[in-house]
Amino acid sequence: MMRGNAVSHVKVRARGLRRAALLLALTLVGATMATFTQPAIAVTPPRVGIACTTGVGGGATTPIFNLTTKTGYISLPDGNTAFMWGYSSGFGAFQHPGPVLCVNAGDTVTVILRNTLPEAASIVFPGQTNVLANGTPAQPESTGSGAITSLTSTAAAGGGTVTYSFVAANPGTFLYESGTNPEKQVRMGLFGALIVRPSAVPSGGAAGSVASEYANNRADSRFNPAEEFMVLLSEIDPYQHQAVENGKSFNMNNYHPRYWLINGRGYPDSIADNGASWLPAQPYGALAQVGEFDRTAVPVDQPGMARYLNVGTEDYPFHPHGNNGLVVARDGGPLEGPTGEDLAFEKFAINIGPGQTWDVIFKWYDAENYSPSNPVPVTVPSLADQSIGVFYSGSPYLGTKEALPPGIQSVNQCGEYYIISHNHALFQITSWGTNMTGPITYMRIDPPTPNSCG
Ligand SMILES: [Cu+2]
Repeated sequence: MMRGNAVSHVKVRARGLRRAALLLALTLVGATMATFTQPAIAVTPPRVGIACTTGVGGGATTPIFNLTTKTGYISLPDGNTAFMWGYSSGFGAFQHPGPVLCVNAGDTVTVILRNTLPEAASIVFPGQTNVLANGTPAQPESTGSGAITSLTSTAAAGGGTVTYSFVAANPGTFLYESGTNPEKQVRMGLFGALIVRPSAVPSGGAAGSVASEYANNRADSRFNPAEEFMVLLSEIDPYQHQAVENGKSFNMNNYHPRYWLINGRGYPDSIADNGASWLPAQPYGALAQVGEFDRTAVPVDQPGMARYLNVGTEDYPFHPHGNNGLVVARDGGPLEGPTGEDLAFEKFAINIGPGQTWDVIFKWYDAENYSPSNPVPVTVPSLADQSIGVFYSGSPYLGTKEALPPGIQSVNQCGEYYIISHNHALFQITSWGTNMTGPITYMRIDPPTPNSCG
């Protein structure tokens, strides 16, 4: 069973959040504020959550994706930029990370890779079997003397192409990434997420539900598709990227990441909308916006879902504050025993290993039903003793806004909560030493509808 967490705990953490938010507001660029005032450019809706790229051409069960390797730059929270390699969609502009490829289980997926880089490149699809390249089984490549040069068939440098195809047999969350010189090419940014949804409602699934509401082929993997999020975690060693940009070699013995990113962005950019105009090459936001889970709803309410992926070289212990999650799948496979028994388990910090994916169902509700008429059993400090961040509503109660002291500017809309979620390896939430940036985002909890959040 999943349980909500006592608001008192959340509130204690929220004070730290408020302090952090204030510090950030004071010390960082105005991006945090701009998040809420600057419109998103027209890319794939929705504003938050997973922005899928779906296949073009082909039939309903034979999607075709065109990916082009390109070079470009991304913005980092310390004001730096990094030279990157990436997969872009069709003839689209450079983007980081690559498009989120969304297909259904059983689809025959075709990915046509066109390579504009100065060296051969490729794509491997971990978790997929019987991958074909140009119609024959994808194979490692080697030099004449036998040394492996690529884990899979490549597209030649300077405009070569290769066509991969495979049947996406199992629903779940997967990475796709370069199989060629991966310690260089994956680190440079040749990676993305592949989401495979069930093709049908699982046996035992709820009447009236649809296949895309399930994480996998288990009836107990149901979630609310309006609350589905991607947490794609990665890292950058700026010296490696500088060397590649200048055509120089880089000694991997000196590899040392200095930046860590969530969906290709560092905080505070991470909480900006999908397609935020000031991040033209980094289209994917990481704000997890959910409604309070309604324990009495008829028909029953459904939880949210986070798809975690780690494409880096180290464990990333991701930590949504004040909230357990239910781990329902790992590496694209449901957690179940040999006879189908449920092996899902609750976890507080989600410790994703390199190359792993974790599917985690979560919900938030006020277990104690605190409100102004059922106040928290602690003395709320006077305003003079609080530090107040830009997201605070003025009240500890969800859906309640109260007056803030003169001089405090708040972007809180309707008494919603913001709870920090971050990589708990604290040395990884920096940007080359700029503290409290990197893989940090918020879970935003909106009060029950109707509310004034719009
Ligand atoms: Cu924490």
